[in-house]
Amino acid sequence: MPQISGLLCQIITGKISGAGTDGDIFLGLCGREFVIDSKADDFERGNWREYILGDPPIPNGPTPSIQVNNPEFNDPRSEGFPLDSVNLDRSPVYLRFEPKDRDDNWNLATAVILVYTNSFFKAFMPPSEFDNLWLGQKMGKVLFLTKEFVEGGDTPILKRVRELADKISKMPD
Ligand SMILES: [Ca+2]
Ligand SMILES: [Ca+2]
Repeated sequence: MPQISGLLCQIITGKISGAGTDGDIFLGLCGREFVIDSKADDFERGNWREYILGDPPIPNGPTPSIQVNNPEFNDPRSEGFPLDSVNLDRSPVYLRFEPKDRDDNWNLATAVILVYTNSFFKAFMPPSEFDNLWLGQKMGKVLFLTKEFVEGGDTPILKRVRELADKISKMPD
């Protein structure tokens, strides 16, 4: 089966009061974790961003995509553990929140992970009944992305998640 060449990880933080965090967010996929972080102040209230890991061929022209910090350690093509798409279904795909302290909570509005094997392979997101979830020391720190898309290619999925992101960011405070 083809090697995973890149990941696109879109994360939208909720617009609810107190939704933002300076804690850490990890992506679990294909048997390991990655750190989702950039040079910007990430995961602030109402904030959405598309994080690039490895080398996904991103369609649709200009995007708010941003390379993750420490890309050499957060690359699905890493020499020490190149990820094979055959193993993708053998472990859950999830986001894990590590709060800054015991009182730090994060409200996640939605997330989608697009997996590329040079071309689009599969996307993962929360199930359709998901609207938002508080994560933290008092309520749990992990959200499993249990809904999978393979059909239709990445362009319709990206279009849909970007429209959703736009809608969330324009919601009144
Ligand atoms: Ca932050
Ligand atoms: Ca950051």
